[in-house]
Amino acid sequence: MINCISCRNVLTFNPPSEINILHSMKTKQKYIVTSALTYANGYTHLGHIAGSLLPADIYVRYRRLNGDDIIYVCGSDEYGTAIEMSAIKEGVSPTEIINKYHEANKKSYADLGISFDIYSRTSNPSHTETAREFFKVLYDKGILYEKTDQQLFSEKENRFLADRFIEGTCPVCGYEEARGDQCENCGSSLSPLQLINPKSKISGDTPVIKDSKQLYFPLSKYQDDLNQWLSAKKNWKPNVINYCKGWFKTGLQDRAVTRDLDWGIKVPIDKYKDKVIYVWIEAPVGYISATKDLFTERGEPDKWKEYWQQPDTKLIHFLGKDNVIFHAIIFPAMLMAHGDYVLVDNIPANEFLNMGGEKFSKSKGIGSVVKDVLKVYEPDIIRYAIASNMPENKDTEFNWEDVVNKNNNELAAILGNFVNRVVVFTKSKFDNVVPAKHHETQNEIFDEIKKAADLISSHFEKFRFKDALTETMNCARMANKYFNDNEPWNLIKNNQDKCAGVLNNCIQIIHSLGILFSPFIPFTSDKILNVLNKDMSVFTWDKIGEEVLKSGHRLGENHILFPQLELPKQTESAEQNQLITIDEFSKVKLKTAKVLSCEAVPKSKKLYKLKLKSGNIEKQIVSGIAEHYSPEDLIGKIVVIVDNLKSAKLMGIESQGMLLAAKNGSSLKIITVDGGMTDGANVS
Ligand code: B3M
Ligand code: ZN
Repeated sequence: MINCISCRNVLTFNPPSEINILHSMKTKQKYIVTSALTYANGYTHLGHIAGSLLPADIYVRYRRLNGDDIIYVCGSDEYGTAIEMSAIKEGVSPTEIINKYHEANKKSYADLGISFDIYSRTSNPSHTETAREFFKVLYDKGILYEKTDQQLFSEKENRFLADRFIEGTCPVCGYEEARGDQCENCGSSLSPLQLINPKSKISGDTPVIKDSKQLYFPLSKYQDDLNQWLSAKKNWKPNVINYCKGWFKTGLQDRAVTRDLDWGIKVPIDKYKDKVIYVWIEAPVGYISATKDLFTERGEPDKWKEYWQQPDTKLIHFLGKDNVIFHAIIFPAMLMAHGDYVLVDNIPANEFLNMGGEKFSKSKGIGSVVKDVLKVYEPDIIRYAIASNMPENKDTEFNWEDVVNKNNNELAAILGNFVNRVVVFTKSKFDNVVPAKHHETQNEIFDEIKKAADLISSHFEKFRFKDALTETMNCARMANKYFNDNEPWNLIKNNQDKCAGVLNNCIQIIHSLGILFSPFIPFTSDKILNVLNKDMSVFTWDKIGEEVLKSGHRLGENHILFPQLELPKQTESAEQNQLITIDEFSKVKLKTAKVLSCEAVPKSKKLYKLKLKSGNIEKQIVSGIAEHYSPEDLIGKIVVIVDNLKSAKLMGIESQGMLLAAKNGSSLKIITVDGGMTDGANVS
């Protein structure tokens, strides 16, 4: 064990000799910020943005304004069955898939203003080398062990069905489309053999069980160390800590770290050279490889060590809740086992951004891909709408009306309005030049803005981006109030010098607002700088509430920052495309039914099992309405059901139809029929 000779803290890893272990005395705090690597198997969507990209970008931009030594690394995740699956579906090679989506997603992120220092890719040779080296260290240290286990094998396809090649019913929640590695519905991490009724996702084939040798990582042995390490993390989000505690409670299981697949990084050990490294083992190492790529590009190929092999570096992983187990448990355990790298300092994981009650998901095809969204909306409007509705502590619901309202009622009406009225006034009354200061103007506004900036900083430090944004918008409200209270339109008539002083202050405030808003809406801040005819030289956090524009400075051209928006026509035409014919509608048989009984489904917060009578037929329906009704509210009601829906199993219980309900955000009401209508009636 090595202690820092300065602060006496135990260093949790073995620093290589070239690293000075006298840490934190002279060097600036270093940060590595990561966003979860995006699988390059589809276009990135708003769920990714809300989960891991936007919060990281906001945080990094804030830190850069403070002059912190920070690098922001990300890239495409290009191996694993997710990629191969898409290649099979699109009928092309995995290489074609990753090339197509890597470039497309890289562009989407740039268009949205995500300011990575590097957006790398795991198919780079540098990553192959780093991942193999990492794996080999674990093997050579005797940490990995061989185990013969049973794998699912498709005789029809002549291949092992690992991870996403297999689908079946989740043994934990009963979801029927659980994948071989994880259930998207309940987040449980699974192995293919745990699935009930497993089927090949490629051919639908029912697999057989075959023995196969794999290398395992002894995760169970790390449980105590991980628990101890995590217990010291006092500033982590409670939801992240609680996930981890939950896994500790069930007991960590050892993990297979190899796979019998073709597409992947070959295991660097002769005996296993036909196998590949499991994607979730090599992908996080991609953060290290990307940092290497970054400094190689910058002509300082060894500098990555000053971040990854410096014990004081704060490594911060931004990601969605479904990735927590890999970043809070598995990757740290691997890093502990390896010993040469810094462990994560914080994981401010987000919950999910939903649309129409469902998680945005590439594999389910729900949601809006960034490249299409950006054809309709300016990037800052999307950034603002998502940041103000960020799923920080619970899932949140996204809708387009909200985006339009946020633009019109907040960005345009508050921030845009202030900038516009000040600049228009300056142009018409002061020849577009910053007017002279005046001794009589009240300057408390600058102290208030500085105080607000401190509060905003403390929100950023705690990863509370929604609160930071609310306070930032409050500064713009404060600015409008200052303008209104001083009534420059009256002052100009009877005290022109004081009016000049007020406008001078307002122009300084615009500059401050430009800085304050820049982590959230950087394109707008650039426009503000253009309107002010200023460059970035004094665009730093410590200049908030300072007077940086000299009187006599000529302003630039005014532009309306946020034109008013209407809900886009595109949505209407999309609706047009979804019109159905009367014949199509008549395929759905709707009937009235009487609720005979209703009981909660064990282990489910959402589901009720209902028995219903529709004419002389009795049906059982499982419905997700438990959070909205108690069973007594429902018994005896005449409701509307879809009578000819194929039956399905929910949590292992058969459901023979569907109840109709109206849903808006979190409010839900089932459709009932009033006025003595009998059960069994046709509804059309
Ligand atoms: N690509 C999972 C995902 O896109 C995965 C993250 C890897 S981070 C090392 O959700
Ligand atoms: Zn599940």
